[in-house]
Amino acid sequence: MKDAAPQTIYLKDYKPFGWIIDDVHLTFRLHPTATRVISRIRFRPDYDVHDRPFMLHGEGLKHISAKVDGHEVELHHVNGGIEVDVPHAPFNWEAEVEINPEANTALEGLYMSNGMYCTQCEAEGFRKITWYPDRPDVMAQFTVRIESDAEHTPVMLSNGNGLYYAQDNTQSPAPNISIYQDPWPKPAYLFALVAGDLVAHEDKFTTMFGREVDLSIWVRPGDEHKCAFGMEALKKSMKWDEDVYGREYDLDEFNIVAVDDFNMGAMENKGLNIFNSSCVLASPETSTDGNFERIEAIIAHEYFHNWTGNRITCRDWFQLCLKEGLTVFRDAQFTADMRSEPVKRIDDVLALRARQFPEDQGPLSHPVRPESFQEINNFYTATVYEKGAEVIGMLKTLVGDDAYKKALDLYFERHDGQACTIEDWIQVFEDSTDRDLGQFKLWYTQSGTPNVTVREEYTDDTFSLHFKQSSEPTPGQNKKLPQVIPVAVGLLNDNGEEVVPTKILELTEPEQSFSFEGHATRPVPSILRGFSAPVVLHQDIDNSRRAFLLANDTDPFNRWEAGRMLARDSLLSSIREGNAPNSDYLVGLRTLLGDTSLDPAYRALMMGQPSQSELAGVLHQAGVTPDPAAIHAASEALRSAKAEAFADILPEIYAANQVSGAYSPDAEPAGKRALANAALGLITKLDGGATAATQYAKANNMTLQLSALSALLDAEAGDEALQAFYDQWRDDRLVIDKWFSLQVMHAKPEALAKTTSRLTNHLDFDWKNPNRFRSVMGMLAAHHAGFHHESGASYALLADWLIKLDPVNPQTTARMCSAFQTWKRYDEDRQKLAGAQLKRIAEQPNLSRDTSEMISRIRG
Ligand code: 0A1
Ligand code: ZN
Repeated sequence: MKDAAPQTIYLKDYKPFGWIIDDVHLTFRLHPTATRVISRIRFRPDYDVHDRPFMLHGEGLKHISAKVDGHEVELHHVNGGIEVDVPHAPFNWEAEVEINPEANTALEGLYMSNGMYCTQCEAEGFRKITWYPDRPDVMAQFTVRIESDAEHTPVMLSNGNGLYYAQDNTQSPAPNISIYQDPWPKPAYLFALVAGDLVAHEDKFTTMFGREVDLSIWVRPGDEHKCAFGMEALKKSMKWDEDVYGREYDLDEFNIVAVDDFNMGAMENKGLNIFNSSCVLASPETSTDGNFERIEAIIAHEYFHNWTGNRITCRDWFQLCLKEGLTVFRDAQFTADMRSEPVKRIDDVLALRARQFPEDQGPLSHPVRPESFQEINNFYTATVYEKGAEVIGMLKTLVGDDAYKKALDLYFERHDGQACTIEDWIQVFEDSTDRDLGQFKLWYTQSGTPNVTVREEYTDDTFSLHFKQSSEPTPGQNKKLPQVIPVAVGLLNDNGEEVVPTKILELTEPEQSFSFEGHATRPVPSILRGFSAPVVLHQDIDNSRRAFLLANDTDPFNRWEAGRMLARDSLLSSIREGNAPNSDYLVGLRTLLGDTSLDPAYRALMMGQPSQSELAGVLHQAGVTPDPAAIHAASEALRSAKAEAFADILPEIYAANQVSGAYSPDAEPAGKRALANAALGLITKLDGGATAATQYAKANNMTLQLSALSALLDAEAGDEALQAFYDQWRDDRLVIDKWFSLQVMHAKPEALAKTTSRLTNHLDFDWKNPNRFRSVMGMLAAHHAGFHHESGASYALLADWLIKLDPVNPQTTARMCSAFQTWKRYDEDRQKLAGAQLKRIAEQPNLSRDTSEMISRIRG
């Protein structure tokens, strides 16, 4: 049970626990409905902290016994746990509790997924397993013994190194036993246990200093053929972290487990990473190129946490970005190295604008390091993760690559084994570079997306850039201070040659100017290259200048950005003035698409256009109320205009980018498929789906099959293929998720609620499974024109389902509430409709702490 009256927790109130743990021994007697957990913990007072009552967290535990130095003690129940009278001297704690994994539908703590036991302890799930100081600054060595009947749980795993493996135990009918010891002190949130009927895909890795590590990916029988790619990704990650950061793996084994029911993507538990099966299982027949790339990145992310998160962890949950921002930054570097740097950068900026900007520009805006929360699970956000990574990118840009490396070496050396703060992190950079980073720290404490406006001036051979920065007020922060903004700038001449290579201008003042002397002709600036800071750039430039940059910019990011801005301005002028698509855009894009010297993946990105919700956000920021129907119409019209304008070259692009031979998810063939499929989308507008039908019939991998099906649905010629797809894949959960998603994505705006509602009646709509719920409801929320349809039917449908899911799985419900975060952008009628649904949710009796916090922040 969560507390009835939600409490707000503040960073400023941080206090240490008051005791130190030497070691923890846990015994689990597994049972689906009555698991016994016995804990033996050695505590000693932290003599620097004298005044703390001895408090242990605990939630929903059936208490069996608790002893201090062998004597049964009385528990005083307090908010979130118990207090116990203990001696102010070292003592032994021994407790036994009973928990019910089968009834645990929230998927926090110990729960069951398809007959398999598994855990999720971040952020505060360990308190649902036993009494414990469930806070990241309490680090201890764990020894774990797992017992069960061998019948259903032949494999039983925990963190660290196995001392005794259940699967080696042949002495039936003795109880099945595994024993694991983790030599590295860790906070409870990194604890993990898995038990079930699992099979392993195994391999080995020899580390830089010669340690041999046994690697296993554990899956349900039948999924063995989907592990090979993940294993390769793991080995590449291990090698990369040695080569680039000098970080060696530190245990004899590394286990990954795939589970079907999981709230998030994956979890970095020490030596035993647990993955949502959608983020690790892959095969060419069932996974798209996008899935492969994402899986590679998530495996790397979780692996990289072993140093940035596990060896060095967070003092408290306000410091979450310390591990997440850094680890996202590291996984982005990895993907850029494995694949294409510009393509990765563009993908990341697209994601930032799609997910973080709306968060930072709406009622959920919060600093990268928040200052208060009610439910920490609500702060695993795009701001903490993605903006947190951008902040590290800026730091690296400002200090330079060598200094960044020096600072990271110092960070690992100084803080290994500690639970740290953002202050520790900044200090490392200050100490290794002699820079004062006081103002830079505002990136961690000040919320909102800064606006940067630039004006150009050219007189007497001198070219000047005049910058202004400002930030809108955000919840709880009315006054904003100027931040340190690294703006990467290069200058081109009229022929498109670079006359000033990329230079970092450091904005620190509200207004600041920079001059470039000795330019006999007026140069063309390329500003914010590589998206050097997470800001909104306001630049008063015309279409012909953008077209020039689209054709000539030597910075691949800004070249793409020029095309993107042309597309955006074209769309905005159709939405606002009913204008036809902009010819500069169509002509510039055409030239670029025909340039076969450019990476196909890059050209595929060029073919994209701003999403409908991005356009709504831009309009809103400009003070215009977005009309979802008009945005939808303009977006479709631009796609049709592209199809017509490129009709002659599309078949050639499509044909030239077919990939022959065995499927490979590598960047090069995947890039070709991306370009061919982008072309297919437009071709379908011209041929009514004939090419797509042929591709569907011949497709021998999921990338081709799904893009063909998607095109067919666009052309309203997909009914037969949709049925065939279902019949082919009905036994593969992950593919059926795609089948659900696709139908929601392709519904007409006015039919969205009805289509979605029909899908929720499908026998396979297993709504308690987070992946399935998201595949339908997440897509409903992502369908801009349909979700915001004037009828309000989608608002009501989503609210119905959030109300239904909340008592079962608060975390997934709360995350999905963010669908409503933009509700105040829209017109009065829509605000009334959405507002009524928010009110209805808020008024539900016994709403979870997670959902209640989200809804009250969104309502404002
Ligand atoms: N730390 C994980 C993500 C994660 C966060 C919270 C969870 O439950 C509340 C589960 C997983 C990561 O960054 O990969
Ligand atoms: Zn992470």
